[in-house]
Amino acid sequence: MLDFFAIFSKGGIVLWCFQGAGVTEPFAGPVNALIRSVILQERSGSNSFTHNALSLKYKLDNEFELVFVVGFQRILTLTYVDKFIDDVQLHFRDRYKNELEQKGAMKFLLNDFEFEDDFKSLLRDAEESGRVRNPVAMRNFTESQKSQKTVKSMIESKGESKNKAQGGKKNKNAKKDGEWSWKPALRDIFYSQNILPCLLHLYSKSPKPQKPKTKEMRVWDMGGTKTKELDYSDDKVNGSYDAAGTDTEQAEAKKGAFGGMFSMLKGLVGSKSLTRDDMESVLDKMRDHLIAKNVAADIASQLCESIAKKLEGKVMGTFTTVASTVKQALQDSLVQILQPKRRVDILRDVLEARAQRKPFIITFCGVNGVGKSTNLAKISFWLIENGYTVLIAACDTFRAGAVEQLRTHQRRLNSLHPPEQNGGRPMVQLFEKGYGKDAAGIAMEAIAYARNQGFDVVLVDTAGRMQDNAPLMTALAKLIAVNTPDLVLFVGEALVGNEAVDQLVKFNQALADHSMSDKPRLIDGIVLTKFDTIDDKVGAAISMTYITGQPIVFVGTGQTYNDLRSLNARAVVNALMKA
Ligand SMILES: Nc1nc2c(ncn2[C@@H]2O[C@H](COP(=O)(O)OP(=O)(O)OP(=O)(O)O)[C@@H](O)[C@H]2O)c(=O)[nH]1
Ligand SMILES: [Mg+2]
Repeated sequence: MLDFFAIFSKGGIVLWCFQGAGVTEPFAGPVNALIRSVILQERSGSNSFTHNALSLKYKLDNEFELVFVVGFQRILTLTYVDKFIDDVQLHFRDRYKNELEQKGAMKFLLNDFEFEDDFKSLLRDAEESGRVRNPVAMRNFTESQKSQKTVKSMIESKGESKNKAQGGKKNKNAKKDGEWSWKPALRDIFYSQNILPCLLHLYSKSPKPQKPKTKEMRVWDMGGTKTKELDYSDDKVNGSYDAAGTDTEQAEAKKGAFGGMFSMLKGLVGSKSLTRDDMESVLDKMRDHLIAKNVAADIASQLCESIAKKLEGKVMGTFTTVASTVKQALQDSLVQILQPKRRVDILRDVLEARAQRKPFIITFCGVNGVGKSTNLAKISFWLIENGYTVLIAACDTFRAGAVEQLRTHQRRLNSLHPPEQNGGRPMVQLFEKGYGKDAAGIAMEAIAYARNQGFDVVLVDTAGRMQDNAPLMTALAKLIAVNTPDLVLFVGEALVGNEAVDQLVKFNQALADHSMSDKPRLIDGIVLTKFDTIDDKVGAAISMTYITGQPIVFVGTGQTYNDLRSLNARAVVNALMKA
């Protein structure tokens, strides 16, 4: 039933693998997709991933730097997989403990991991337990107890109903006394899923066993040393997380002579493996810190969850603290998220399109007032500076003044690069059909016009629309589906917080819903505007790239034509990590 099972090191060496009978498809493709889109992208909060027709589940072993991945057909509901993957992990670790404890990557290359027999026996057990858990087939009516009753027995008389009520009460009491009358199959499911202990625990009268309280740590003062401006030159991260770490140790040290001293040393020479409890309080603070920096709350939680999964079980290096380990992991992950996964080189792409005698088409979309038209004008300026001719398609036929706004930009841009200096040809032209017309139709005409007139680039301005406005979202999706632009840029304000998630999810959803092809055309890149207004609250950059997986192509840093930048991932991460 399983398509494959692979055990590989985080460095990419496959230690052992299993391929299901009759499965011919190599599993490298789906596993690579998992690594690229989930593990490297800090999306390991949930442990499943789908790739084409396959469902993949995985588990990270951070102590030995291993990844366990199982793949099976998506249509199958294999209830045993989660437990199975845990079992395989534990068994593999136990069996090869000595080999895995050797230092360096050579341990993976030099050792033979003959795991076939153990794996098969574990798989047999798991499949067996899965069968036990299969739902019991429903009885038909003739088999049911109801069919045995006569109509008379079903009519209640007054006296009987009272008795019944009492009986009911009795039953309730009986339940309180702990007389459970579950169907055995159901009970088995609960037992096998470890649910029963929790349920019994809920119903028991004894006080809940308290989770050992983590030590109180200093509450970070985020506002204390806030810098006024984003510091792009400083590569050093301010030590707020380190400070928290030191404070943790100080708090622990205060607790008492022996325990304090011991835990302080343990914190300094941390050679134990990290547990979730160790990280809990640091992660909580990190989540709050990210949210304070304007990362959407959902994304902050997912990121912290992913970091926890990545670090759980990892043996900390000597002289490292939990806080600094978690901080370093978060910092690396943030840089990773912001690094472009895909090359977006507009100048090169325009050149390629020019060689094919067609214009390069970019569509701008986003909610109202985020800076679509202004940044479109800035991008026009940048393209003109690079020697390309631009046709602006005025497809915001809705907002009063939208066309005039673009006309003003066109005039100003042409006055900065007069036609006389460019062989008498205006570098930028406006294609407009006034208001109230169908935007998709105007874009189509503009593209045809650009092709005929030999323009290098068409920039399509669209009306701002709220992500919940279904008719307007459908119209945008139609414009994109019909005109198939080379680049769909989502313009979003850096000021946005939790809204970022909703906006991007719904824009992408609308594009997918109205796409005419199997591979829907979604947002290809992001223009992050008003970056000059946010001080160091740069979290929107993380939220937006995390949701779309697409790069931030431009950053708008002001209201003049020169205020356009590309994103410096490290600088943004530094700003994010600053206290
Ligand atoms: N500070 C700052 N302001 C910006 C930036 N980009 C745009 N703006 C301002 O944001 C306001 C709205 O800009 P527009 O370009 O009209 O926004 P829009 O998205 O086209 O608006 P609609 O077409 O109405 O949806 C204007 O006042 C711009 O000057 C930026 O990077 N920084
Ligand atoms: Mg506009």
